[in-house]
Amino acid sequence: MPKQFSKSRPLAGLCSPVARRTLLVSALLSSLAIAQTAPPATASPQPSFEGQIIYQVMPDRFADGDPANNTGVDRANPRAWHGGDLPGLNAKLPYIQQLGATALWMTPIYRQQSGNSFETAAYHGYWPANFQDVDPHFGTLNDFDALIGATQKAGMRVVLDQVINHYGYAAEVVKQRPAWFNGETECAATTNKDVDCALAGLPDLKQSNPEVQKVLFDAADFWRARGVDAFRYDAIKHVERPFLNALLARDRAAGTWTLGEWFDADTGTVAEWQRAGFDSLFLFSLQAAMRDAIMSGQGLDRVAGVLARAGELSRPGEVGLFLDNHDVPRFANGTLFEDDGQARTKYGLRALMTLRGVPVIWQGTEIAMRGGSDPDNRRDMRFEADWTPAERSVFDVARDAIAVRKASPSLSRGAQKLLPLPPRLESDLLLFTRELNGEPVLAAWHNGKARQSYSLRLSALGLTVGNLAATRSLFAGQDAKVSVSGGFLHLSLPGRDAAAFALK
Ligand SMILES: [Ca+2]
Ligand SMILES: [Ca+2]
Repeated sequence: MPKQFSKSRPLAGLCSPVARRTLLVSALLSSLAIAQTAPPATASPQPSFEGQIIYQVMPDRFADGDPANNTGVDRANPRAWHGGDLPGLNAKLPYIQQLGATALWMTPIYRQQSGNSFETAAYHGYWPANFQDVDPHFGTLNDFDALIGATQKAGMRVVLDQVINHYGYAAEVVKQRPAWFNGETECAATTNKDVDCALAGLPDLKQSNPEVQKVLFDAADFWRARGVDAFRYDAIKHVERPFLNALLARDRAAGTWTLGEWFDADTGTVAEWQRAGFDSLFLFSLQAAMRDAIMSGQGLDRVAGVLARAGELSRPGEVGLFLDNHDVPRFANGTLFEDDGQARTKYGLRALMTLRGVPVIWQGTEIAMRGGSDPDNRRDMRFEADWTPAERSVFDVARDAIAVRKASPSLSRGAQKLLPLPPRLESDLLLFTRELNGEPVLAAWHNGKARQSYSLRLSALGLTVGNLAATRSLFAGQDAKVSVSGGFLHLSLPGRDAAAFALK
């Protein structure tokens, strides 16, 4: 069920989204009864997540609400189950809301293969054995329904991770249905190795097989019917394209928002897949540029280079923005020292909240958790009672930056315009405006080590604004100021931080 939870996202038309979604789903189901595979011909709405803040959770590593389901749990082993579950996540929804997130993305919660592979348990959820059941470690279908009910009551949306490329190594179906999978013969014969060969050796689904297609379509319908608003599709680089097109057509008809994971996607790849029917993809190229600039001290010019390509996107406001996730080293891990990692994470979180797109925060990034490659980047979440004062201060910055974004229609959903800078400043400074309803906000990222003042000619920036008395940043506790006079923009910026200013 769709949820209405942003006051800045008014109901459109006479028909409520809930009623409209119900009608569309009924229309979809009746059309499917006639033709299983044909996409419905009716015009469908484009679901949008613009203005949302997504919080990403890996349930096994988040909160343990039911010790009774902790079979095989060993918290000392980073490759074992750790006991987190859906009841635990449900109990922590107030925490996620306190941070300010409006949507929840869960990594997969399906029933997994029962044993280990490569001395690793299926705690992460990406080794499914049954796409229409909840793994007992996570709880039951009733627990899932209770969680969805609680998110709806809280006005939050839910993004569910969907695996469509493979089953788990040890899933029973692999032996039972060999025709469903690409084997070495198919891999040797294909010209498309990315799609038809096994990813990390995982049993690779042949989506062109009608039975496989039905399993995956049915899985989408199963979770959609339980009230999921959106799907995050795993590893789309490795999935047959005609199948993806059909899947997206069905999601679109049902009003389900779609977020694709194409590892390392740049703007061109995101643009291509938005044209093909995805609402969103993660913009990995921006994540890499932000990590290198903000955490590792390289120039901001590479960030500007990515932002300069935003015009290629048909729906720039839907793009997935992130500092880190469960597949890359933690953002704070880019520096050796804990305090430096915390300071730079504050900078990164503020910067993220100034950008056009849909910010996604991986659990623990709001307290600058550290960790290298998988599974070290999936350490157990720690909550308030276990935080240091420094971690608390990172959380406070995250919460404030999210609140500032949500309170500003321009930051949430405004157009984004990159301002040209003299080449000598491009490494240390990044300026862009966000604007909706004639209320421009200026974002200013400053990569210099120390406080610095800048005076820049408005005409050179391509900026038309009236005079402005000294104005402080929208972010709390930040000593950053802007003023406009005599045809110049004057900025006073602290070192290594991102600020946002209302220009009128
Ligand atoms: Ca548990
Ligand atoms: Ca594949």
